[in-house]
Amino acid sequence: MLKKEIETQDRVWDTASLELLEKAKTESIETCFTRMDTQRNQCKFGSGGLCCRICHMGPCKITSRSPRGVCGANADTIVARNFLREVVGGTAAHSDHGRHLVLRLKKVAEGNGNGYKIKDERALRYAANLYKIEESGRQKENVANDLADLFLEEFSNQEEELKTLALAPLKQLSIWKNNNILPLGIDRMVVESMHRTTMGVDHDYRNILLQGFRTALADGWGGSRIATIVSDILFGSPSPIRSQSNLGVLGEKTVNVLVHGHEPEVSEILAIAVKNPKLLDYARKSGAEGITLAGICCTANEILMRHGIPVAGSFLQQELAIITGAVELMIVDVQCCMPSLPEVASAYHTEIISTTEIAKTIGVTQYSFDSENALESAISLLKRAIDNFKNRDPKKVVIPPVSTPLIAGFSVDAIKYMLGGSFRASFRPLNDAIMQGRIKGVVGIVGCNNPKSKLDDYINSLTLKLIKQNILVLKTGCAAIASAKEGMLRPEAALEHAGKGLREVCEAVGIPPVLHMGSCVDNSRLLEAATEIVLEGGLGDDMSQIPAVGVAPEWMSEKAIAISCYFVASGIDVILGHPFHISGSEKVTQFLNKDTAKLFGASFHVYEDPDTAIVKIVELLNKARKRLGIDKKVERKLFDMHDRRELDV
Ligand code: XCC
Ligand code: SF4
Repeated sequence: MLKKEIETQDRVWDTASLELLEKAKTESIETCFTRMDTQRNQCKFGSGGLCCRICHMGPCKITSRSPRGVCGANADTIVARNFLREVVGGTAAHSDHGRHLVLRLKKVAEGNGNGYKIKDERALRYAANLYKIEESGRQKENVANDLADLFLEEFSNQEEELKTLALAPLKQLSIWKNNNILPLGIDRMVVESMHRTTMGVDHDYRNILLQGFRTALADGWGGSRIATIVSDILFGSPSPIRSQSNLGVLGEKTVNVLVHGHEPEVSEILAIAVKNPKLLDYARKSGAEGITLAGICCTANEILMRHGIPVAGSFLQQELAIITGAVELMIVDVQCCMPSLPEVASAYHTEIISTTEIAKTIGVTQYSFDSENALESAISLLKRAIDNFKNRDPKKVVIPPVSTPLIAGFSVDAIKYMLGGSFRASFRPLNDAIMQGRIKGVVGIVGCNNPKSKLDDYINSLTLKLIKQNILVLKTGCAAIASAKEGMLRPEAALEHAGKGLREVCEAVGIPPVLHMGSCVDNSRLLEAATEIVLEGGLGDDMSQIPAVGVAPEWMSEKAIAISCYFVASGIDVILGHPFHISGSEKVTQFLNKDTAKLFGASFHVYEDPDTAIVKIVELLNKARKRLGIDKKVERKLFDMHDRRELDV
């Protein structure tokens, strides 16, 4: 049966995307949106988690007539195993990204940094202290060397627990210990999980799922946290910075270069190279007015946070960016780069280049970025883009005039300084505002977009509801880009949309009501922020006690599964906009959505629309406030009024 065709305006939220989707239609260009249609009636066994192809007696699928696979595995085992393998995928992605950065730090420490250096010595010394590495009176290279060695051991440790876990509140550690999920070395966790899910090993769904949380902790409190720490050391800790977002950041008359993916190493150098006067000269001689460097997905977030390089778009806009017909070069690295890109690009003059050996796509030019001579490499990449400018076909160019201002760059350090001032940087004012009820709680909205639902709709609708109810919103990844495009990352958004209490706080501190904290690996910053709140005191002694909730409204990636698992294991309830592939097992569903509350003080909740999600979030925050005894009468009256006003509509 054919579904009726989805109207273009039901696929995307912002007008820039809408315009380009219409253009794609007229030019008969296939995108993920149209491919979603051809993939209609997606596999029910897959979505239930009930297909097992782990051994070659199978593939087996579980039905009421065949409740066990050939080996005897039942639905619970199969669903749990599939789930754990997804967590492994996400953990591996974040952690391998972290590993590359650590290896880079090691080279820099050894004096072979070439284009790379220790940009933020303060961040280095701060990290060294966290890990009890002697730093005072020592040269930064020596400190960096010790830190890099320690981090490398975090990947390779066989029997020792991750040292990075010690950055969590003490009580948190004991919760993990009591549940036997303290992770060992990151690589070991990934390998062990793959082992345990192979044919004939771990069959108790509870044991498998606990390993899922353990592996996810190795991501959030391991690989991702390390990636963030090392990025800050090498590229600088972000601090508030202005920029622009959406496809209108592309230039009509400039050479447009997009960086897309996740690893900041190449884009960092590009951000420097793009200012090279000789290159600008070369661009002008080639008929362009300059070079526009902009980003897609999390590479965008990385260089936005540190350099204010504009964000062209999020995950679902990667093809649309090319469809503008105005992109000379798109440089891709790892994760979230669609294999369709060369096909889309073939309709225009756009060249796509991969700078990573581990990420090749047929039709994409492989470019071996010479990190020994990083700056020269970056310059030659940009030259290539300039040379391609003459091939742009003006008849095919449509750049929607949509570009929204934003402020990003909210590392935990930056938030601390903004809140407490430079003399006494601290989270105290935030804790106080939460205790007084001016801020009801904190919600982290993370994750991707997914063509199963209208681009940015859930994220933006929910964000608005949250800030109206005096809930401070922290963001990363494509969820942050959604808010950027919607104008919610401007301080004025507090005045325009926030509830009274949150507005007062934002105005006093000078922050937007929605804080952009970085890329996907930077979800570790959310853990860091939650830790700061706990350590600051007054709001409980582990993360499950603070009024905080995580939401992944439009998620699609295995990485989002790993992230939400480490949130839950860290005591933070997670609302999912659509369920995991686990519906085939009631027991697995019950374990993840209910039993975890007893183990970690948090669980998963599925709410497919923002109207029901907001009710649940407010309920969770209010419960936490009540437990803490900060739901004082006066304030409650005030909030109930707000709640009702919001919920009635
Ligand atoms: Fe990818 Fe990080 Fe998801 Fe966006 S949000 S689609 S993972 S780019 Ni992390
Ligand atoms: Fe089938 Fe068991 Fe093999 Fe899975 S492991 S494919 S359920 S026989």
